[in-house]
Amino acid sequence: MKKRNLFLLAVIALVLITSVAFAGGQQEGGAAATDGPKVIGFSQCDSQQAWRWAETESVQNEAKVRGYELKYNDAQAVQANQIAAVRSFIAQGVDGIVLAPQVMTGFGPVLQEAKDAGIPVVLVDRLVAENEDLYFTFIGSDFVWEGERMGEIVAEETGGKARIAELQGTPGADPTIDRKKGFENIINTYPDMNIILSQTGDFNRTKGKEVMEAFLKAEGENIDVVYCHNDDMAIGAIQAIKEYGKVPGKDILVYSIDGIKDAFQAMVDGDLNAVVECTPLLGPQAYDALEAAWRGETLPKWVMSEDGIFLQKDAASVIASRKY
Ligand code: GZL
Repeated sequence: MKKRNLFLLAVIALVLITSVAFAGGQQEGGAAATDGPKVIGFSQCDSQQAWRWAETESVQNEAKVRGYELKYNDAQAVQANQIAAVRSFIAQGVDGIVLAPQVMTGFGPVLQEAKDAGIPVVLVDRLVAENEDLYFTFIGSDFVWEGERMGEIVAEETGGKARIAELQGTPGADPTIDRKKGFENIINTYPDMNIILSQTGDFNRTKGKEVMEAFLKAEGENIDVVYCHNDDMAIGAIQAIKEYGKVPGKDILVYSIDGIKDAFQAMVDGDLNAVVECTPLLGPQAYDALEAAWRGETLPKWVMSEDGIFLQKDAASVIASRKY
């Protein structure tokens, strides 16, 4: 009988030791050591401009650094494609989803499906107008802040007197709504600062040029400033101003948001007057957030990016250090 008890004790001890060893071998984020790499679905809204390419690269490169398998989908600026991509990621049973939503509305049902499937969703660079419970966190800039800082710069550099043409971003997108709101928060306090023309250029360089051409045709002699919701549209507008026969940065002051390298070059060239940064380098933070979700932790519903302000006089000393 004694030998039998000793044998049983030895078996129990062996089971305990191996189970502790196995648990210690778990990958970060709670997956069992025997699981393969974490699989992440990344739904990108489009790939139409430099800022977006930089964001995509940040998410893709960091996945490689962390050993994740990344499933990437470019929705080509069609929200229905994004919803279908997220639905497909859910069906594939990914461990996490990174979503850069084209617009604020319409994502509720598919986010609910991800929640029901127990898959954390991290929003990057644009927010959705849905219940906060439907996403783990939003990682992105404060667009109202960006618009307000630009409004202050324009007021400062024009002495509070300007007829302004505005190139808006994608209709219904969080940055478009809030960059307009922030800019108006400031210029509406100046009686002689007025937006005389405002139209979407869809954050796109070509469309930005086309809309600026139309603005110049209509009011070319009455535009003092063009406020662009992103650098790509500003670069298109600069081309249009030159072809119209005016000097961008002097005859018509040009201001934009993002901080891509081409914008710094445009400031060095004297064509662009100031930039408020909006970093696209969100990959590391997106994965930090997913890893927190896998550990069962919570994060604030908004992890705000830190952005800088750059005047034309700063550009030459900064351009070499720009990462995107
Ligand atoms: C901002 C991002 C915007 C950029 C544009 O977070 O959503 O979309 O400012 C891009 O350049 O198209």
